[in-house]
Amino acid sequence: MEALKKRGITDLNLVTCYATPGGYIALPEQDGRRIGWGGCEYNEDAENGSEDREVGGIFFTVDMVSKKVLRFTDYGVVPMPPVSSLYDPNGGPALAGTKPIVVSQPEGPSFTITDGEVSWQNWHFRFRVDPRSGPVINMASLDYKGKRRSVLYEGSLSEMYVPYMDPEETWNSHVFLESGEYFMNTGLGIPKPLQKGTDCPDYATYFSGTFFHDNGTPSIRPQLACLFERTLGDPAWRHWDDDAVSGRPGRELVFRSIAVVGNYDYILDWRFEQEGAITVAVGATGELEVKPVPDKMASEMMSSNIMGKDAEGNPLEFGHLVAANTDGVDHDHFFSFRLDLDVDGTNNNFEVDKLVQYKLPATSPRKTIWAMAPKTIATEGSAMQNFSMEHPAMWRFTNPSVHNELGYPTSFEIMPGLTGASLIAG
Ligand SMILES: [Cu+2]
Repeated sequence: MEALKKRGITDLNLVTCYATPGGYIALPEQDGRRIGWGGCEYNEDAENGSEDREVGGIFFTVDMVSKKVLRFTDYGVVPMPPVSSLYDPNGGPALAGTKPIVVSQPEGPSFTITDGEVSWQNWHFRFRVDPRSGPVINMASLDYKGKRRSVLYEGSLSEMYVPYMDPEETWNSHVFLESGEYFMNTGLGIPKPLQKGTDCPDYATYFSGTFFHDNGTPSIRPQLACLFERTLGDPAWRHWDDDAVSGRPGRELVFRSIAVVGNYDYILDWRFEQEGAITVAVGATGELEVKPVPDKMASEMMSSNIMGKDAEGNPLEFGHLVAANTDGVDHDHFFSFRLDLDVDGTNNNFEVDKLVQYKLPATSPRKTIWAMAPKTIATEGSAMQNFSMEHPAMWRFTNPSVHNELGYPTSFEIMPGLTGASLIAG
């Protein structure tokens, strides 16, 4: 209350103080205890749509079991960012000149659902929506020459990790484990109902999910996932030959749900492709979580903690102003997925095909080419692989007991998407 008074805040009805679980980073105080890291928010005019604003400079830790504050630190008063505009969830009408786009499937979708199993093109799979981790795909298999061949026993999100990159304790304490820790058994779950036409196309098929309350009673949530086909106007395959194009238009099947964790809305997609790939896609939308800072303009920022210097005195940035006195702190979103592959059955190996340089003899006009060095991984410990631009590799799950027509063990490749390598160590 004293720290709030120093900041000119005396009406405690307008203040919310909270503690949230920080990720486990092996602090002594976390040993054997559930520790929450906290701060306060101030809202002068919630009734008229004003947003909560963080009370800057305050930090405390709470034992979440005994409900006791363990430590309170006031790092100093930070001016409250001005209320620049009210949050407008409506967003207003479409821009002038926006004409309708109509996508229709006059004969209905080309997938079928029988006893909970989805079939589309050569794909078959089952799904559910988990209240904690969102969409779960089961028993995905492919038809090939009249035979059903297993691909994936189960696939789902395992964990999300969101560490913020700020030098100050008030914000580098933001290291959220969002799938593990942001779950309350209220029966509502983290995936939230989808809006037709915004989250998925109008013509999509929507599914409810069955969650549970903490006393075990079921809770049915409507419209938690959607399934739809789409065409992006891209070819599935094409070739120009003999002065003409051969090809066919591509389409894909999308299974989607959206998990809402505080300010973030995570779009979680499982996309089934015609060539036999499954694409796992994640999108982050919603709002930024922002930090109040003393300097309101970029030109003044050298004096504030948005910027700093490295050991050689070169400027460093830890975030960017997104409004006056409002820092969008740099951060990562790590998404960890659990993929239990069953490629043509359960007898699977993990193989790493490294691309290596191969030196050609001096008589060759070329000096080097690259070649693929296949290696079957022997243990789970040595299966840990780092994505690297400098040392490219392909990761495959192979079945040594099933061979294709050319004698190779059948396999599915794990292909990393667009990402950066992590620079943090704890
Ligand atoms: Cu983010």
